[in-house]
Amino acid sequence: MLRITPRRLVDQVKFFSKFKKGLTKTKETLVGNIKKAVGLAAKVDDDLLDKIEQILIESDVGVSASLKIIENLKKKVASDNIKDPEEVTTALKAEIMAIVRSDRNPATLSSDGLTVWVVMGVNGTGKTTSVGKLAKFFSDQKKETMIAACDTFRAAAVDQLEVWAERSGVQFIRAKDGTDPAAVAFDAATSAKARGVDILIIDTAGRLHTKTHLMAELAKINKVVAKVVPEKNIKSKLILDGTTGQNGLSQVKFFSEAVGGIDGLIVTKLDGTAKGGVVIAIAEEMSVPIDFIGLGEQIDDLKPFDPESYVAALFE
Ligand SMILES: Nc1nc2c(ncn2[C@@H]2O[C@H](COP(=O)(O)OP(=O)(O)O)[C@@H](O)[C@H]2O)c(=O)[nH]1
Ligand SMILES: [Mg+2]
Repeated sequence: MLRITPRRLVDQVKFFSKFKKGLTKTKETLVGNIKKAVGLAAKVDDDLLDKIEQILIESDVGVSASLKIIENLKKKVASDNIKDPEEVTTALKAEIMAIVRSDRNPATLSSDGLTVWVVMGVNGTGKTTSVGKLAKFFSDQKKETMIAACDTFRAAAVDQLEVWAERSGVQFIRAKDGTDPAAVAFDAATSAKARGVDILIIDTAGRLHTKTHLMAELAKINKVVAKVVPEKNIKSKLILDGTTGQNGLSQVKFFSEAVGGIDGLIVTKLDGTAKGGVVIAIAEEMSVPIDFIGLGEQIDDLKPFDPESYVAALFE
């Protein structure tokens, strides 16, 4: 099921149960309502498929993905002569899988030296917590890990991150209040390189895309890090709050424009929302892949996005 690293069966079971538990609300709404509609349907007809389309759209799957799924379902119903409404659920699962499928290994680091992830997003999306969880993830993978707190607006954010760093035993670089975040990022990259670190994860302050100077600051962070690390090893990771569903998607465009491309997304708080269908919308509409998903507040609650586990968690 998993492509991340060879895991023992018990780890795989734990990994999947985290997906299952975290996605419960989405499962209940999205798949729960579809199963209800299928259960009530006497036959497979346009009424049933229209109802399913409506449920998909209402569950933040997005208009584009929903239309595609239904169009393909209609073809499948005709070509396979599907008469039993229950079989529609199986076909639907396959269509969703076709959209979210990916061969990407989100935890891949550069094979030639230091990789730097610059973590960005609007306020409160879960940047700092995700950085802390990522540090734990990579240190569990036996990677030499460093985190840098470049949120120089909020001293509390720096302290918060230090606690996470201590918990996972990774190296930590802190910004002094009011210092230039780019200067801190540069120091961190220089020190990470000197110490033979595999991955440096940089936490940044929350910012709205309308604040031009703050968006420019992100570009500056990337630029100074590039003085120390080859550009291809610097990855911009955008944190999206899963509870905002479709509404969060415009952030991808703005942040991407600011930094010249987002490498991957981290979608947080999927445990607290029924809007987890947004994962399907992202896979269909965005050219940026989902790397990790947040499924809770604990340190082990950020998981590499595994499409098969996602779909299985919703349907099983
Ligand atoms: N339930 C849940 N809460 C999360 C998740 N990720 C972050 N949070 C919470 O969201 C709030 C804001 O997180 P924080 O990392 O400080 O956001 P930042 O402002 O983007 O740095 C905190 O209360 C976190 O515990 C998640 O995956 N699930
Ligand atoms: Mg923060």
